[in-house]
Amino acid sequence: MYFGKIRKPASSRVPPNQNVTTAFPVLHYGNVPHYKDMQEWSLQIFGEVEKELSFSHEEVMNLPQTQYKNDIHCVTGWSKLDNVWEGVSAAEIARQAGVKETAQFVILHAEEGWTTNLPIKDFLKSTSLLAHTHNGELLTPEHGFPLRAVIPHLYFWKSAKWIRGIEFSEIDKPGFWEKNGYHNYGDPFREQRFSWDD
Ligand SMILES: Nc1nc2c(c(=O)[nH]1)N[C@H]1C(S)=C(S)[C@@H](COP(=O)(O)O)O[C@H]1N2
Ligand SMILES: [Mo]
Repeated sequence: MYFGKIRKPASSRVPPNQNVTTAFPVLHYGNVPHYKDMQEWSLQIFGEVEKELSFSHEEVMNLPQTQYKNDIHCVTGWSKLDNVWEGVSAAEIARQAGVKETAQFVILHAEEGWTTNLPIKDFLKSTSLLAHTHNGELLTPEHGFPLRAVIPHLYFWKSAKWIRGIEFSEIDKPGFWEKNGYHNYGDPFREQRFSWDD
């Protein structure tokens, strides 16, 4: 029997071999953090920047806010269309820290040491966001409260939940899934699921 790679062709909007769902599945490795007091939380911006920054929860919520709608695509095969996210644009954070020309990659650090990596160009895209709200509701703990990355043009594992640090780096540093067999870049329209995909 032949199991070809293409089982379900892409449309202009849904990448190949993805199924659209209206549910919002919860997917992660490790534990969901619960904060008693938001003083326990901070967001650190560090690495190849002019000025390392540390934001409290209140400071993040007071940064300039943006809102936009996008589609998300999980490597396990579900896509969810028309998500409305609110938060702070990734480029605004980078601007405030003053990213050096030496920065080529961004490493997103989440709770429990979980990380994911992406080229700086992808992080700085106008669609890359640090979100606190999804479809008008504050993120639930399972979906990343108080703040998660949303990098909609890459598979959703790049969208770190419970983000605590943004590192600008000269060198690439494969993260949790990237070290465990997933593709280093993860373009859903090119079906870059696993390390051996082109
Ligand atoms: N910190 C952290 N972020 C994470 C993950 C994780 O394991 N830890 N899993 C990723 C994966 S594989 C997916 S598909 C999405 C799922 O987000 P959701 O649970 O809000 O649907 O979160 C991503 N962000
Ligand atoms: Mo995923």
